[in-house]
Amino acid sequence: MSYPLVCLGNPLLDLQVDVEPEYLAKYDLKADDAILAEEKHLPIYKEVIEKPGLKLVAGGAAQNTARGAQYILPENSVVYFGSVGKDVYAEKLNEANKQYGLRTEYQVVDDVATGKCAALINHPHRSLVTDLAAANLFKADHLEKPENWILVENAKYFYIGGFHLTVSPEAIQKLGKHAAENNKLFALNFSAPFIAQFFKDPLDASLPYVDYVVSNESEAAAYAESHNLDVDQKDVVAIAKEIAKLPKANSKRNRTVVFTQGTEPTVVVTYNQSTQDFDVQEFKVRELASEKVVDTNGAGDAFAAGFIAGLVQEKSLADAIDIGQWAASLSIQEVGPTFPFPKQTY
Ligand code: 26A
Repeated sequence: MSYPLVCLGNPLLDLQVDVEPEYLAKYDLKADDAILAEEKHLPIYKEVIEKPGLKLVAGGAAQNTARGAQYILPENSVVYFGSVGKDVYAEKLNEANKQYGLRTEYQVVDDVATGKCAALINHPHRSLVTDLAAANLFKADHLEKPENWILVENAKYFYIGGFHLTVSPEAIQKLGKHAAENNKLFALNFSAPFIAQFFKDPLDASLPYVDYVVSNESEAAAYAESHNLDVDQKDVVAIAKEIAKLPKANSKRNRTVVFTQGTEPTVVVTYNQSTQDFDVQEFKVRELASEKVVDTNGAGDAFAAGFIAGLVQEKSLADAIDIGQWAASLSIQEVGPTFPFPKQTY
């Protein structure tokens, strides 16, 4: 069987609940952020279980993107890799992926729980606190198993959640190398500000393989800061240019950097290696009446899903961005990083 798109990330179950700002303050959490749980955050998981209105939804940023891309693409288009435990949480993730027709090839770890993310919503903000648990144990050799590597060899597009840089940079680089050597498309999401801040080295080691960066304005600013770029941290075009022109392993593809900025226009910068020119474009987002916005958790993942699905369909850059914005607008009308059923079509 050949699936055009392979995705890699941290499979998590989201424990999504509405909270007051005081609750975030109690745990030193920002209203809009995604972090790895420290010791002091662990009581959160017990507390949210007790909260009224708690929803358990399949999460994990790249897994959300993989589900979303499969939602848009024809059957049997997307495979997702990551690692889980042997528990009901993993069953829930498998069920959700099955509903979307996403092929899931988990590495299953004994005696460690499936990862979870407390998605603390203070509308329109969301603070994500993740206990990776089994998701932290993914190993590159899972990809190298013959039954999995054949899926990699048969794929033509790769999408990697930057969050996975905290887990297996080796797996990311293995896929990146394969993509570069075979002129296949390789996309990476920066995922969260803490990745550029605290996982700078593995990020920098992966970037030569990256043809498409898909990210947002706060991650752009974190990148500029951790790399001491001589630019205004709010100047996403300037930051995108710096990243677009970094060295590439595969010189047959130019690098394109896409930065979403919430309801502000999406900025897209491509560096043309032969002319050494930049192509800079901006795309307005789809307007959605504020009363239609239910929940923005997963909006960025949904955008990435539509965008990568557009690339898999060999659409123009402008069309791929529009599919991304359409997918994001669908997802923010649902609770959690999900899409509506019956299926809508673009
Ligand atoms: C390593 N960390 C912190 C994470 C995540 C994560 N996915 C992978 N690794 N922290 C939060 N998420 C996911 O982001 C989605 C929203 O964009 C959440 O599970 C949520 O579904």
